[in-house]
Amino acid sequence: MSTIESSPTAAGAGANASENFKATAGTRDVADTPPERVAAIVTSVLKGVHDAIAAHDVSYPEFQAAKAWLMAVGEGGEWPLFMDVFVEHAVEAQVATSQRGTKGSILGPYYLPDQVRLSATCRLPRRDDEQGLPLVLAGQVRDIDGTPLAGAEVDLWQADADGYYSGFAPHLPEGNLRGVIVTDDEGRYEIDTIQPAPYQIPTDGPTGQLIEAAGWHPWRPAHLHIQVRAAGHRPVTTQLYFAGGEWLDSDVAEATKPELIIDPTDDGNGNRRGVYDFELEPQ
Ligand code: MBD
Ligand code: FE
Repeated sequence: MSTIESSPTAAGAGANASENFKATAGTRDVADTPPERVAAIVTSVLKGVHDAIAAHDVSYPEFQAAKAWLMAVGEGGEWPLFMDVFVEHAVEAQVATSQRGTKGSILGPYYLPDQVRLSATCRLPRRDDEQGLPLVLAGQVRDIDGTPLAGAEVDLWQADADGYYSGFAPHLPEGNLRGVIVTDDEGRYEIDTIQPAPYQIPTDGPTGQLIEAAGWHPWRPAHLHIQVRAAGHRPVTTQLYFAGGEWLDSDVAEATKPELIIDPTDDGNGNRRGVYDFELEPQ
């Protein structure tokens, strides 16, 4: 475990995710939704709330507790965390209905754009004393017709062996365990990194308090976040998981898919190698 902090703090991770979301607002599409559609969606959401109130005979004290909690989520900067853990998977499932090639998964709250560009065979930026089992991830990026995609970008970000993400945990150097790997002439890549730890939703903020109050667990299985981009192709945002990993069958963010589980081989000296090929559809 890290000597600086032994558990993720909401104040760091959650609030920083909010700041980052605002800072990167210009990098994402935001819908300009027509009134009829706003009305249809919001009516449906509110009906779900109203139905739950009736079904569970919700009291005034419970209604006031809900308001206080909603205010705390905002004040703690945890809306990105809450939305990505409990809602994003449903949006991703809708996108997935029209996406061919590699299966997608949720982006989550910890993506940072514009990380260091690395050549196809590389080591992800890490501290001199980075902990964690060595892990190599290698593979090829191809079009869905099988054509290798040279110069494709494999944008990788991951937690460290304590479950922390750089940019969202004050003790980590900027850009740690993040990078944009550019595939070679044959569309191949080979990345030297370390095995990430499972991720625990910070337990000291409103999202963690809700999880605790509901008797759920706050864990995501260990994962690598990857966004693959290539000219003329539809980008895919996804995650890779590890066979046999804890929480694989009960991800709090419901973002695992069987097609995204890798089973790295071990050479006997603790060096593990996972292989994953990405397939992008033409745009
Ligand atoms: C994560 O690391 C993550 O991937 C998601 C989706 C939510 C919270 C933390
Ligand atoms: Fe993550």
